[in-house]
Amino acid sequence: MRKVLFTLSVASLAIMASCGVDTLSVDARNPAVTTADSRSPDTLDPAAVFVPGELLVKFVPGLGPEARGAALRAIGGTHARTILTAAMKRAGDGEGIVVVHTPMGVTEAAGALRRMPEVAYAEPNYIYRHQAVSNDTYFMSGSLWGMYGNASTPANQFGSQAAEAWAAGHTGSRTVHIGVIDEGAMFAHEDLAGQIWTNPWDPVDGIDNDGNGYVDDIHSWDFANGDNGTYDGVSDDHGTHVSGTIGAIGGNAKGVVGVCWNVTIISAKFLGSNGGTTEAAILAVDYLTDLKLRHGLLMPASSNSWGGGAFSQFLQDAIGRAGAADILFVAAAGNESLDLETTISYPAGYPNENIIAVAAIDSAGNLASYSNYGANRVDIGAPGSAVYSTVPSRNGRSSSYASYSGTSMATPHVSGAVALYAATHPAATAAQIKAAILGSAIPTASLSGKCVTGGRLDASLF
Ligand SMILES: [Ca+2]
Ligand SMILES: [Ca+2]
Ligand SMILES: [Ca+2]
Ligand SMILES: [Ca+2]
Repeated sequence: MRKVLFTLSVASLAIMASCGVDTLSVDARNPAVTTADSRSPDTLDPAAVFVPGELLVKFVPGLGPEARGAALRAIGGTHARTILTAAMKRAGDGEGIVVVHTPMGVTEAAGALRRMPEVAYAEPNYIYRHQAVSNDTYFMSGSLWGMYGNASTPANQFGSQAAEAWAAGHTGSRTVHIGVIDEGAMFAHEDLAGQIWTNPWDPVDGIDNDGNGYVDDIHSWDFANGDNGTYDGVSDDHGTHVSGTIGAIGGNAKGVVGVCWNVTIISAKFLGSNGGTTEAAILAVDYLTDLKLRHGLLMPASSNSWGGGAFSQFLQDAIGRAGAADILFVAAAGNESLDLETTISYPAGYPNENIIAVAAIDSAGNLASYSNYGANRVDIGAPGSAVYSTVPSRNGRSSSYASYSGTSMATPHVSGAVALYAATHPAATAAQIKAAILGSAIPTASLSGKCVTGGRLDASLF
């Protein structure tokens, strides 16, 4: 049931606890979220797999307050708050998700609710956790193998071949927006500055100028802590690292370079220093969906280097809303060395067509020992082991670089390739971009029979 970021730790730095219970800022005219509860995010037992005493519940449509109340009384439950995002409303759902508090055990209470005809679904509010860490150098030094191609200098046939696309003049476009659903990203990092989105429609003035339910979401929103500060220091290292793989600045003689040199990254932070919940993940997914539709952004994908745990109908529905808006959901296959044909990993394993599930390979083209795989449930392999990218320094204020490994690191290589493709094919649908990514995969022995394409990412012709 545990949800984790798919980064392998060298020094196992576990950072965890609950987050979805923070008070979210709400615009009274257009509430995305209402909340009647505010607990410290740091009070959870580090071993907890969900927020204690809390459930996410969807009643059958049109059920009146008395019938809802009767159902909740059966579990001693109270209505804590309602999650009703702009994306849900766009999708025709005017009722949203009810967050319920119960004195009963969460699993028991969810089971009891699910048996009631009044309840469409009921789930624990799962907690996402992650591990992180490690350190060193970059592209010219031979360290950035995931960007190399057969004909680049340095070369590595098992890299993403992105360097060959650059050589052809394809370095992306700032008009392409990629959502990074993760921790926050250090937007002042020397190799990311200017690549992280600034919201032109909602300046910081205490007013929700763009009416999306989030006041002054100037650099997107922190769904973990309920504020507009999406970078909170060194604990946002993982989000900074994956962002750098997608779009660290190229050609500036500094640090690393992303697959797509020119891109706009929207950092939808749902993992705080203490983890994140299903509730926060849904809000982050829906935020991006609404942003694309509200402003007509070119946003071909979100990048999702996290997962694990149980099936959530709520999360699947949010991914479905993203799909309906032509947003690919690029997802890490996970790090448990599992065959996902027999054990499903979420969110990579949801059946939604807009998901691209990514396995990790190392610089010798091997399927990484930790990487999950699946002939039908994983789509493609990409560089995931010993990947250098951007991170904050220990004090959280200076720019640094580090090597991480995991399907967490493979995923943003694919997300960056999506961005590169969308820059030259701005009218392409999500299905067309997915077909291009999968269709160009290079057959790879270690991936044969282990994923849909049996191959690895090749961005050389994007
Ligand atoms: Ca706003
Ligand atoms: Ca404002
Ligand atoms: Ca924050
Ligand atoms: Ca650079």
